[in-house]
Amino acid sequence: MERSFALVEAAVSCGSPTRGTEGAFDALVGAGLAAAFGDARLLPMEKLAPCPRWPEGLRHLDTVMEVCRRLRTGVLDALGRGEYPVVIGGDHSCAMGTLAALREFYGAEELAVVYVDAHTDINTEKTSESGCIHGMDLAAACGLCCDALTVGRNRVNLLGENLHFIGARSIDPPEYGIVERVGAHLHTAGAVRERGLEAVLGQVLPALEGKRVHISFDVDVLDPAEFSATGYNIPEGLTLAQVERILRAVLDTGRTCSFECVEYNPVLDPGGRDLGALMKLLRGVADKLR
Ligand SMILES: [Mn+2]
Repeated sequence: MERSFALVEAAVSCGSPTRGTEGAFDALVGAGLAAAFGDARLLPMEKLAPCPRWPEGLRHLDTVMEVCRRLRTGVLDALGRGEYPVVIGGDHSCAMGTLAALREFYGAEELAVVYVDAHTDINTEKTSESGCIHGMDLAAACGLCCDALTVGRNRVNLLGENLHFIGARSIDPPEYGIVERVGAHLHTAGAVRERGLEAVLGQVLPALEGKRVHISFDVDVLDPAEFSATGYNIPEGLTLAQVERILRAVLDTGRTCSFECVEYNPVLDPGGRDLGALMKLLRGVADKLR
């Protein structure tokens, strides 16, 4: 049976310091993303104005959580219909909503995440210096944050041992301790350079056996020389070819249950160079899955 897809919008940018990522869904759909995924069903989201409230130093908390709650509902709806969810952010805070839905549908034991990102996004509200929730989504999913950052039914949506980072290179000092404490697997951009991508994949892929795998792809993992339309341009990133290889290898396990792409900011891409590069990557994902 041919797979059907749902393109789910996560219209949030106020989990990050930069506005504009809430336009990514419209830009990608405008460039033909729904057709690439076999005429995918579209689940657009209202673009909410960022609330002024910053309780406990959590920037724009209410808006971020409202988006995550709506996203959880959308992803659960897709899963319930037997569709494969493709979530388009938005900033990475939306991962809290996606992971809440996946955990409710599949169970935390079953769920593994391959997190392809320049960051580890595992600060708690106590360790974060910026208060930006897009740096806390994994800590929240692992149940390490305050109740205000809980989405859906469960406090713990992801077990740290099932979390695999690839390409990180901007990690806050407290995050190293948290990554170790939860038992997550950290393969930095430096490790990819030193040991080679195939060696890294050789460690990640066997660990996905028997799991339902969610790929969370933050475009800031890419080197700014090839892709810069995102809030943070961090040098010494992965190449487009390397990211393509990672996505292909993980998709080839046949174990993925959902895909998420975040932090593309069309406002920073007036010429559309990066939109073209991203569409090429996402078409590759679609071709693998279809
Ligand atoms: Mn991220």
